[in-house]
Amino acid sequence: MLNKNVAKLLNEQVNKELYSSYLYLDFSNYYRNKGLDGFANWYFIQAQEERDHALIVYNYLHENGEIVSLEAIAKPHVKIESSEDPLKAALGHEIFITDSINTIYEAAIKAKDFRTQQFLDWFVREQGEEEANASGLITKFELFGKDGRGLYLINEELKARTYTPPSPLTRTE
Ligand code: OFO
Repeated sequence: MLNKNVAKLLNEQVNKELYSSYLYLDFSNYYRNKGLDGFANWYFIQAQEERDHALIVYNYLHENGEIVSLEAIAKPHVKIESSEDPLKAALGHEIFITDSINTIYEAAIKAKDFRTQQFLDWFVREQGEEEANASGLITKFELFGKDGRGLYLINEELKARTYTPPSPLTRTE
């Protein structure tokens, strides 16, 4: 059994990760309609990864004898008016998720829950990478994405991203 507050926050995290998946699927949806298939691919894979993050937390709760409560997933909140909007919103959203992970970590420290702290270490690293990716994409777009040729090249680059399930989901032991 986990500390009550830690379990509650982890449960909420399942919903936040599923929401992240939904949000990024909406970004993919936008780019797909625009004909930017590389950007669409990037966020489609991002949506898959976010669903995986939800499953990692879901599994952890089950493995610790907790009852998981699946709540409603909100409609994506970002109003997209230009091709740059999803990129900026993604960075803001990742910062929000980092805060959320940090809050759970803090609660786990307070509860002397060392197992959850170890579990969350993967997410702490992952959030660092995700923030760096999101801000790198904004920089690239601002430097090269404003003319057709540059946008084409970024789109080609993003097309090459492939899906790999995150390590906590593929561990066999
Ligand atoms: Fe789940 O890592 Fe982004 O939000």
